[in-house]
Amino acid sequence: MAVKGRPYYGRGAARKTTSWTLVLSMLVMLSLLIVILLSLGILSIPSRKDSSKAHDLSHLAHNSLHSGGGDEESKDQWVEVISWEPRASVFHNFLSKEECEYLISIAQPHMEKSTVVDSDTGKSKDSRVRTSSGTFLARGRDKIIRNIEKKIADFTFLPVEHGEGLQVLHYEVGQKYEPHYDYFLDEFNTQNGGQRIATVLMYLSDVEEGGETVFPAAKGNISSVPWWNELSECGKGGLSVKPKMGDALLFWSMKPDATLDPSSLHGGCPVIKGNKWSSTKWIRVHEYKA
Ligand SMILES: O=C(O)CCC(=O)C(=O)O
Repeated sequence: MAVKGRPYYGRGAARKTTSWTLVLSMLVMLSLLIVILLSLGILSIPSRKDSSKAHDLSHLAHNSLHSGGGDEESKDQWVEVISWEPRASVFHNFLSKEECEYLISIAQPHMEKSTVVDSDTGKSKDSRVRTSSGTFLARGRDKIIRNIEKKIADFTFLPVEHGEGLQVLHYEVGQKYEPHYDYFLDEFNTQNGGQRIATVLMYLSDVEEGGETVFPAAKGNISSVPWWNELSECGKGGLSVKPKMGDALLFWSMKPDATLDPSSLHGGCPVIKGNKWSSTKWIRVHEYKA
C-alpha cells in the first residue's frame, strides 16, 4: 500500500547526496588551487607559441643560462647558428669580462711563438703560416678554468675529459693564422684521444680592425651577414666572425656521420688595428689523457 505525505528516499539516497556534495566541493577546491598556481606562475598552460620555441636553441640557451645565476654582472646570452656547412654557432657573452681578463693574466708571462703541426712527421714546427704567440693552460688547472671547461662541455655536449688544455693566443698587428684544418692527417697526433671533432674558440678581447676568424670554404651567401661592411678584405674572403670579448665560436671538424668536414677550413685574419687575444679548446672524439 502506498504511503501518503513526503516521499521517503531511504538512507541509501541520503548517502548518495552526501558523496555528490563531497565530490563537487573537492572539484571546486581543485579548480581554486589550479587558479592560484596559474596566477603565481607555478603552473603554465602549454601554448602553440611555446611548443615552436622548443626547437629554438637560442631561446633554450638563453633561459637556462639566465636561471644559472652567478656573482658577476651577467650580460645577455644567446646562441646564434651561423652556418650549416661547416656546422658553426656563436655563443654570445659565453665568458664574463673577469674570466677573459683572468685567462690573459695567467697566460701572458708564458707566451711563446706559436707553432703548427707538420703533417708528415706529426711534430710541431715554426711556420710563417701562424705568426701569433701562445701558451697552453693545463686542463682543470684551477677553479675558474674548471668552470669554463664545464661550460664548454655543456655547450658542446662533449665531456670535459675529451678536451685538450686551453690554448691562449695573442695576435699583434699583422699577425695571423692562415686557413687550415683542426683535424689531423697524420697518425701520430690521433694516438691520444683520436681525431679532433670540434673546436671552441673564445674571444678574450675586442679587435678594432681585422682579426676575424674566417671560413673560406663555408657554403652559403657569405655577404648576407649583417656585419659584412665591418669586415677586412681577408674577412670578406669567406664566412667571418668578428672577435668580440666574451663570445665563443663553436665549429665542428667532423660531420654527424663521423667523416672529416673540409668545409671547416678556417683561419685567423691579420690584425689591422688593436690586439687580439683568444683561447682555443680542441675537443677529441675520445677521452684525451691530459
Ligand atoms: O684566431 C683565430 O681566429 C683562429 C684560431 C685557430 O684557427 C685555431 O686556434 O685553430
